[in-house]
Amino acid sequence: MEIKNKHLSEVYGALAAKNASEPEFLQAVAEVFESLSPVADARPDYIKAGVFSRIVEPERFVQFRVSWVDDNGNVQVNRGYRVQFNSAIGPYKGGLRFHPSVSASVIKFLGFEQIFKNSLTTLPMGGGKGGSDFDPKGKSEGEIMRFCQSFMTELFRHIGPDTDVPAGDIGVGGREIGYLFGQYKRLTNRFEGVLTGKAIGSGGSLVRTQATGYGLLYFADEMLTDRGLGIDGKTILISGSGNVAIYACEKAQAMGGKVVAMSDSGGYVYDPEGIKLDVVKQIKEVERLRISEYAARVPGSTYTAGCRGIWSIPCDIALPCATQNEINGEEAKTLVKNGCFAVAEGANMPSTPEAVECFLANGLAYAPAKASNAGGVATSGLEMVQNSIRMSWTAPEVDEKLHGIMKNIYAAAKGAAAEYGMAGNLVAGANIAGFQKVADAMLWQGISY
Ligand code: NDP
Ligand code: 2IT
Repeated sequence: MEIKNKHLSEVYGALAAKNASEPEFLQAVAEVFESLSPVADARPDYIKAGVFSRIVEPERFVQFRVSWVDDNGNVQVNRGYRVQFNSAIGPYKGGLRFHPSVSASVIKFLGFEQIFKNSLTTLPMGGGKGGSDFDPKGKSEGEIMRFCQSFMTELFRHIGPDTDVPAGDIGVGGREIGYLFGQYKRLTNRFEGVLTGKAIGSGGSLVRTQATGYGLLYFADEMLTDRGLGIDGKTILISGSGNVAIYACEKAQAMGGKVVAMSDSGGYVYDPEGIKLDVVKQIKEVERLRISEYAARVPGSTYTAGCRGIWSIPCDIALPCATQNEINGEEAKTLVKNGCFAVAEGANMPSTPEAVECFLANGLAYAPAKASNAGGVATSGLEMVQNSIRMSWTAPEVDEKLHGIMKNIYAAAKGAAAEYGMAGNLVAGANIAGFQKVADAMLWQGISY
């Protein structure tokens, strides 16, 4: 793969020289620029207005100290981030990730991708992302609460319901959003829709918890149906066992799929009879234990240490729902060799460029993250609407809207790919369809001197 357009290639070269220590960010930009080459060829007005060089530079990037006191009375210091990448089509919007691997590069790759994903939802949301290198594993409830409060004590001055609306991501779920929301309210004296993923009864939306996983399956179903295939009766691998993985599993099973494996960062479980999701929910959502516990509780299932081995299990459909670069070129080849014909991404950028190339070269039905995991942020957008009108919709109402949005995203990505001579390439289609609306808004709003 290469960036064919000369201008894009130059912009990328300058960006790579300036951000040499940010590999994930550069990976995300390279993929988008490869897709956008035909758009740059066709639109000299975008080049003249500097749209491409502006879109890769965040509007604002905040890095801050988060200090807190652990249960032993020791002072701990972590690093907090918020990137406000692009506000051309709406307030910055995107999750917060708490994980030791969080860096400026990770936050910028996620914030950059969020611009296009949010645009694809058709809701008015710009792109943002944030988080911390704080590791929630092994922390007590009190430590989690104090960390969240300290994090918000700085973040609150940068966000607001019409400015920037964070939500959850890895390591940030309903519990953390509650502590963050409580602290925002204390600091500002305002009860408002500044975060999404709130509890029902505190301004949250029904179906937000399920939305990313359900949306992923709605998208996959649309993509497979278009190829005369389906989910029913298929053998499925799902990596991860967090929020996205659990609700992807729930919807896959509801559609008749047989999920045979799930994982966490320690290893994976294989259950040839099909994963018992009630057991996974009990272990992960209630008791907050490791996935290895599943094998101890379900006879006939096995646990294997090392999470990457999950891709060696024969399957029809793979749903990576854990983290970035979790499928490399070799693992992609193994999936193809074992008969896998579809990959739909629940995680952000889970496939390396070599893996993506392998999927496309072998004609797999391949759903890129920006399109297929957009159901989470789309439902966050619906939560913002409900907060604005001070009403809440029923679960079937939200679910129906989510389903409609995912179908529209598939149609938009498919249409854009065909329009630019890359029929069937949903990576190119999603990047182009997401980009165009943002680029037009940037053009319309002018350049500030
Ligand atoms: P959770 O924290 O709920 O779950 C994350 C899961 O992935 C856990 O099972 C975790 O295992 C595993 N995992 C995390 N990091 C690694 C790693 N480095 N190697 C292997 N496994 C890992 O997060 P979510 O389910 O919310 O997020 C999963 C993915 O989906 C992320 O890429 C996120 O950006 C993306 N996403 C999330 C959305 C949402 O609404 N939540 C929306 C769109 C995308 P362990 O417990 O061992 O760390
Ligand atoms: O990656 C993502 O789209 C998310 N973590 C959800 C963001 C959101 O604002 O709901």
